[in-house]
Amino acid sequence: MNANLEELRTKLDTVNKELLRLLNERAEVVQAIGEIKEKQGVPKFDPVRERKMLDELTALNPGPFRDASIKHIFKEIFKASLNLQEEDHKRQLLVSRKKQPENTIIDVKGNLIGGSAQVMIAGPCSVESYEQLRTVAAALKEAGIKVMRGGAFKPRTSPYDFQGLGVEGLKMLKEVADEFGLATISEIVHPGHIELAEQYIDVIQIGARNMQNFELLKAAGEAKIPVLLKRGIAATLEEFVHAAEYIVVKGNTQVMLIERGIRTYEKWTRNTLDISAVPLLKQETHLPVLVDVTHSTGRKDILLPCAKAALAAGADGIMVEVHPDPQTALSDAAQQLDIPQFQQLWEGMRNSGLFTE
Ligand code: PRE
Ligand code: MN
Repeated sequence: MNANLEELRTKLDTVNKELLRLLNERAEVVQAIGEIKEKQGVPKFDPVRERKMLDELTALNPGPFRDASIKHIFKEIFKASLNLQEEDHKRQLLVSRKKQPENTIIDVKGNLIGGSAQVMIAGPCSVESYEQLRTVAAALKEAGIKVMRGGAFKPRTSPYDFQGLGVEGLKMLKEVADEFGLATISEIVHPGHIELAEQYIDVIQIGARNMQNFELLKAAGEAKIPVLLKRGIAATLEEFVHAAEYIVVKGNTQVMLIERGIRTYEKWTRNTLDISAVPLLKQETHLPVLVDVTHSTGRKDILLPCAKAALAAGADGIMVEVHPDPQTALSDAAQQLDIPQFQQLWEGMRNSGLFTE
């Protein structure tokens, strides 16, 4: 009896090995099909093909496995095959860490982003006046912060809201940044403004609402300066990564990602800060990953713990909005820090031991 069991098990071992070989032989064919699909740009998942194979296999099924079991087993094989094709696709993305294991480090006027040190980016939501910019720039300089943000083209929810100073705003940003020795980041919303941006600013921001504005992404891919790409308000990480790929594939490899909160049912914050995005994006891509604590929370009272969480999760930098007199700000008045609040946040971040300068 025992000898018989042993014998049967030995037989199964041989069958298992044969199945293993066949499964991997099948997987190689699946990968070859995946490559063709990738080139043709057709979807990997093909339910019609899967149904046809299941019908054929159940029609041929001699048993003793029931048709339902055969279907179940093959569906699992199809699922694993699809995963394989999708993994191969991800591996091929230029932004993928599988394609480039080492971090992309971006040089913004001598400030390295994505390396061993973190970056703090601060400044007003919108550029409003020279006086406003100079007050912020002086505070940043005093704090040792090197990169200033400021919006000139403002994509606002309402057309009646302040739309930004446009090119004038970019010029003001440059003038003040040069005066204080700062680098600048500002949002560009039109593909035709990319060249203009190169003249006045150091980093082009592509805003959350434009994350899938593909013509803008392509134009940013032709730019000679780095791009800070914000996650869309309802974008999955898969969509976010592919948006970055649009820029990189055009030749601009200097792309940084920034998590800025996603829309959920939660009302106590403006958006929900998706902390898991930080380690996931670091794992899946080689690009620097930053966190915008201001727009994700839309509040001023929880910025320090959120910034610390972002740094602990591996973020390469933090972005925050600062205004000399937030109450009179022409945009995002409720969430911008005044200068003393900003100094307090900055001190808290530096004392946390999580921020490496
Ligand atoms: C395969 C994989 C995924 C598709 O959903 C359908 C079939 C399979 O494993 O058989 C292969 C394949 O990509 C294809 O035949 O088009
Ligand atoms: Mn803002």
